[in-house]
Amino acid sequence: MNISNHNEALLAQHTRRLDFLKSEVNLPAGILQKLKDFQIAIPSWALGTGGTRFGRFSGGGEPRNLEEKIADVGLLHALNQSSGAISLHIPWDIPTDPAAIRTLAAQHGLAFDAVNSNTFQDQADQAHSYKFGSLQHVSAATRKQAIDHNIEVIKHGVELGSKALTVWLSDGSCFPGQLNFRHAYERTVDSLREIYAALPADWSLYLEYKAYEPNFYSTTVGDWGASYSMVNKLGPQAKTLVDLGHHLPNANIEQIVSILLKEGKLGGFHFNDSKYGDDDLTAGSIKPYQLFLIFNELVDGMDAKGMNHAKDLGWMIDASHNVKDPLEDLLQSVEAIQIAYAQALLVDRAALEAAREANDVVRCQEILQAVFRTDVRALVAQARLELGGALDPIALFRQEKLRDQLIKARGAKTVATGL
Ligand code: RM4
Ligand code: MN
Ligand code: MN
Repeated sequence: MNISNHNEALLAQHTRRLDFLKSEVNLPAGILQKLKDFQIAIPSWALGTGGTRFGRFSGGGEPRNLEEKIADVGLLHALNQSSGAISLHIPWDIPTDPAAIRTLAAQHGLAFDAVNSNTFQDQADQAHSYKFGSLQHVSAATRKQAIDHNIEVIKHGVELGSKALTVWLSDGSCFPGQLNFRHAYERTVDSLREIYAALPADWSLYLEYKAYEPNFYSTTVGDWGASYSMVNKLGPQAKTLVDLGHHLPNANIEQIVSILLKEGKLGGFHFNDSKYGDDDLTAGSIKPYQLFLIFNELVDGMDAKGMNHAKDLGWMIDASHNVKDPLEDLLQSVEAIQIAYAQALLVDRAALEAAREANDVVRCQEILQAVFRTDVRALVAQARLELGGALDPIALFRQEKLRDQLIKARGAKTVATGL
């Protein structure tokens, strides 16, 4: 891949755009370094086409094993220098030789972000079914099996140098009367306590919530209130994970984020976008203003606590691709996240606070929207350039015919594990 030729051809145009931006806005000191430090983890389950419950249309060249998934994320990272981590899902991605997998990831400059457990599907060799739940299940044996699985996932993560476990449960009910809500909640907390007890001292447990699906009447960890109350019971290493697609329509996600962060209970993110439900679309593709407003709260809240933007929260994508090339889609997501982050860094917080104190509602809106309407793509590209990435990652992916190469190497009909 010839990144320098590609960059050279685009350099004059890029410099013009960056100079224009600099003439329009005051770039705060250190903004480029912050953008360079900010890395977004790629989900191992989103490197192939996901499909819907009606069908799956493979694009070809999908990774056939964990090694090829790491190679795909390595490719993304070579292009954008901003996706230097991978988040694995067990048992889809069990590393048979952890030392070799660690070395391979390191060769691509990748770290391992949170490992994810899976008790929303039955595996061929398991004794008890999760049809009626896992950590909430009425049968102690089923709960134990799910607890043991989570502890197993932690062990795999330790071998890879991961520092967090993400628990997402599909537990809930499909019909009124099916479930005793109180018992389901209590059983879930008790099960989580056992998982929490197996957590290494420097690990976090992220408890993800989701409003509905696959259960359609109730979800036991259905919203941030359920997750927040549970992680509070578990202890300081347990935090809430916010997946942007897991709310009821029109929820004010930025407010949820602000409060969780203030309370010290925001663990991390699954970025994606949606129109209706858990659509798992490209970040920023439907509601870019919402993404910006979320980052606005994140920067504000993290700065209030003196947190390190890059390191103190888990930044992950959770997506599923049906009509786009998964790798191109992920490049778009990473860029959208970086744009929202860069814009949030440009907000004049002193002016915003002053306008709030004066109840100057118009000025508050002007301050935020002026930043949101500023084209910061050249700034994000400059960060990539300084790190050795491509000025236009998607253009280079296409110029180099990288998908064709993957199809040639892996075949047109390969299917990646995952969703
Ligand atoms: C769920 C949830 C989890 C992810 C699975 C694959 O909807 O978002 O984070 O692990 O999908
Ligand atoms: Mn998720
Ligand atoms: Mn989801």
